[in-house]
Amino acid sequence: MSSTSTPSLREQQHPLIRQLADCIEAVWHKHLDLSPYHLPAELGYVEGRLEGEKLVIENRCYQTPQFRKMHLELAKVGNMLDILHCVMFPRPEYDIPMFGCDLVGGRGQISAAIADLSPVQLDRSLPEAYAAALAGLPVLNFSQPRELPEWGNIFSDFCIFVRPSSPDEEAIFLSRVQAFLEIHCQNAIASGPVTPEKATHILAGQHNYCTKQQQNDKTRRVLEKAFGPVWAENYMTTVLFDLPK
Ligand code: BLA
Repeated sequence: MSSTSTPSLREQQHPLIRQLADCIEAVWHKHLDLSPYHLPAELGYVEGRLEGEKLVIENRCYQTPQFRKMHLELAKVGNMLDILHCVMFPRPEYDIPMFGCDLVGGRGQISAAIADLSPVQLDRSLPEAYAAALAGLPVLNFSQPRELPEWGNIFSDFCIFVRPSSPDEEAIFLSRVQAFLEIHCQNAIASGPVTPEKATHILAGQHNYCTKQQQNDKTRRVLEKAFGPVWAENYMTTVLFDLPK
């Protein structure tokens, strides 16, 4: 199966994951001029086994004039673990942040919900239009905020990292991600390419983002247990967080 597969896995996921996947694709289709992005053929749809349970990974990938790669991944480990992973990698000629989102849940409860528009400037500043739009969103108070790991210094001050504790909080998370995506798509298509010198700095920022994300041991452990360390390393560095050339 490839990036054009039917959304079969989606229907078996936690409702928040399903809704968020639908939301992400709807905003992408509404604002952006999408073309297919081809992952290495054997990595579009993957099956493995983890502790006797089947692990299934389904990827969808697009590109646009502003984005080198827009990746939406759904994964499921039996009835234990439901995962949504999404990253929008801008082309380094555009001074725009990295959108990233991860939802991890199991047995009916989402344990980790994280979303951010992450800066690529080394001083962690966001472009002015983004900072202004994000600062205009109401401050949210979740009852179970979560602490970022050490490598999480790549995220912006607007990052949300919580364990949603009710259907209300799930809906609030969903609508905040939708707001991030609307702000992102609108600003991305309004932005023009930068000078080659600036693009070099942006590229360094994207490298830093990917290198830090590759240090997520929780993601790595799931992949290693199902597919082995070599496969996990390859997947994390070529599919999840590949560095642009
Ligand atoms: C956490 N990611 C996790 C956890 C698991 C995964 C099992 C722990 C959940 C918890 O503590 O409740 C697993 N995530 C996966 C797997 C994939 C995945 C297997 O995407 C893919 C196949 N991670 C991202 C992106 C962000 C991100 C884009 O992929 C942020 C924009 C963040 N995930 C992230 C963070 C944690 C996490 C910050 C918590 C890590 C920690 O507490 O140490």
